[in-house]
Amino acid sequence: MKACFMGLGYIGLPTAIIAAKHGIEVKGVDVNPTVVEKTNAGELHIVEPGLGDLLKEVVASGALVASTKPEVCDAYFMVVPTPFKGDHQPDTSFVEAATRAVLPLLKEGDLYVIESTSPVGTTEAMAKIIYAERPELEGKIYIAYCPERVLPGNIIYELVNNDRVIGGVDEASTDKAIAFYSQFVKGKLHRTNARTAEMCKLTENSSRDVQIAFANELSFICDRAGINVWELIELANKHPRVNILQPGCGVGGHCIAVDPYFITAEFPKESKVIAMAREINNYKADWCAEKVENAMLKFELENQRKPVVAMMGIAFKADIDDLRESPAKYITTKVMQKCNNASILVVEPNVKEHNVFKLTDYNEAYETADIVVFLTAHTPFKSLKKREDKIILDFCGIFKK
Ligand code: SAJ
Repeated sequence: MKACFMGLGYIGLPTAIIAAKHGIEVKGVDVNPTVVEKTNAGELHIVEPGLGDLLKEVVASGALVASTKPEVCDAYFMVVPTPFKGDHQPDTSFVEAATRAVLPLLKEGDLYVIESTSPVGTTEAMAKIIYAERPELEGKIYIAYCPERVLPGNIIYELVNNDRVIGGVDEASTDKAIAFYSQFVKGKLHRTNARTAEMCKLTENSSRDVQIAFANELSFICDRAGINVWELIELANKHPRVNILQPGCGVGGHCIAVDPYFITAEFPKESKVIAMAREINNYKADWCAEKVENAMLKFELENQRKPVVAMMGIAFKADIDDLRESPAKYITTKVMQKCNNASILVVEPNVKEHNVFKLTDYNEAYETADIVVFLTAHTPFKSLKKREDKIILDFCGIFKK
């Protein structure tokens, strides 16, 4: 069995490595030559605990070979980004480009799978493109959609142990895809059709977005009402059927803040709650920035000098080094622009150096600052002692009580 993974990013590379580790001959393809070079040298170009050693192993044994071009295999996996363009319209051009790249290589009996998060109907649309170019293959290849569910930081475990949803364009395609994934997935493989599988991925991330929006809305209400939102949520969650998530400084990353738009773009009339959740979570970051600016103005008026402000944690979520689409980074940039870069200390304990921000050690920043803004709930921050001589804006619940 020879499998080709189109896209060696945060999901494609780990999946290719795990497949190679389970006896599949893997061709990893990426348009970026640096990614290909690094992969073939056994060097990881993404950050993921434990994955580096596995990569070295599968490259050394020859089970994984990377290239900028696909070659003839038995199964092809599209694991490329699906960003949005313009007014939050999904952009499936990378999926289409990857599909067109493997199209000439397809032969009878092959499996073609899309893993990329995609708007409903994408798998069927790609099947159409394939059959328009290769009509002789109609009904002779297997086409399915199988989204990933892994959490960065825990990918190796979750790739193997999470349940997965697999939807073919017909029953035979679902069977074929299930047979492939059962070679390395220990979690249950749930069968459905391609459209349901596509919508399932969008639903999972939209559901989380909506739940976080509820928590963020509570944080606005509690701020006005003089109630500690963290205590409130903890108490409400003591109810056996209530499970509210945590408010934060916004929702970041490449999944939860993006995928709901794939639903709202296509079903604008029906997706009211999903659209509103996106608005609330986006607004939360601006609300936080305004709170910081107001606190700075108040300090200046009361003390006749500009405050020193510590912005604590600029990653998109706790305990990771990933700054992509980070609301904390957005807030920090906004505050810095407003105050002409003066006296702002930027803290990110998971990153050594940054080309835009000069980073300060978190203990030093906490000690020096007049105003301390907690943006991301990194574990080391939780060992800091709450100080009465500091103005603390805690947007992520470091000092919950
Ligand atoms: N966040 C909150 N409050 C919470 C939980 C999260 O404000 O209570 C924020 C985080 O700080 C972050 C954002 O939400 O800014 C997203 O973080 P996350 O941990 O919820 O999710 P991701 O983006 O790292 O990964 C998600 C996961 N999806 C779900 O949990 C439904 C993961 O399983 C998916 O594989 C991934 O998206 C993906 O690739 O789609």
